[in-house]
Amino acid sequence: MSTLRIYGIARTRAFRVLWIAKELDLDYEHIPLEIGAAGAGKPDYLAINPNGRLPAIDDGGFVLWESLAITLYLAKKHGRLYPRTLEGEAKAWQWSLWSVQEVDRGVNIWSLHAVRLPPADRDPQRLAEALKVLERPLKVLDGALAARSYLLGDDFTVADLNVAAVISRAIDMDMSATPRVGEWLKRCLDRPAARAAQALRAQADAKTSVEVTRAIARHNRL
Ligand SMILES: N[C@@H](CCC(=O)N[C@@H](CS)C(=O)NCC(=O)O)C(=O)O
Repeated sequence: MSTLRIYGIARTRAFRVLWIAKELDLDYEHIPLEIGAAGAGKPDYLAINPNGRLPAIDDGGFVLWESLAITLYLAKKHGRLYPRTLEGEAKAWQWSLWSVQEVDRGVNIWSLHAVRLPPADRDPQRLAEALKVLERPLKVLDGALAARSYLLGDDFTVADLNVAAVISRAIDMDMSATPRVGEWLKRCLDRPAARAAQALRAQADAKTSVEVTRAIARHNRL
């Protein structure tokens, strides 16, 4: 019986946790909780994550929230995709924190106004603002990939998983100004585990009502 429970519908940042669970071939139970009062706002989930946000995990009684803390924890716990040196570990933290600070909100807003909202609801100004915010960090990422195939060297690690997961919805963005990011992102998202997680997300996206997507767009801020 699995002792790892992953909370959060795959459309949310739970996607990141599902991806690493599949990379690590973990036995897990997925609880596809929705955002809002009927899901992540309910008292029994707030007892797990008082922020009322998804995802969270319960790993045999150990509760953890913040998607990228969870991926780092699981990779380290299972000794795979995790850097072997202190410096490598620090770089994995660096890229993970960087991705939340510099690109997470911009990619979300871009994907809502470029892809996920019905065309009539898309706001070109918000799209342009998101692209502007992303311009510099994507150049930084492109520069980091100039001398290596993956963020920490020749091998795919949790650092790549975290950053690629955060920007995964930008797969259809024009990356001609940062071609190495485009190629690296495709390589990361082509991994069998990433494909499996993306399939779960696509199913969840397909089931998401326009009203929910509109509510998400209203709440997302740069
Ligand atoms: N930094 C958090 C962000 C979590 C987060 O905002 N999740 C969204 C779904 S992707 C959520 O639960 N939103 C609920 C709400 O806004 O009420 C993480 O990476 O886990």
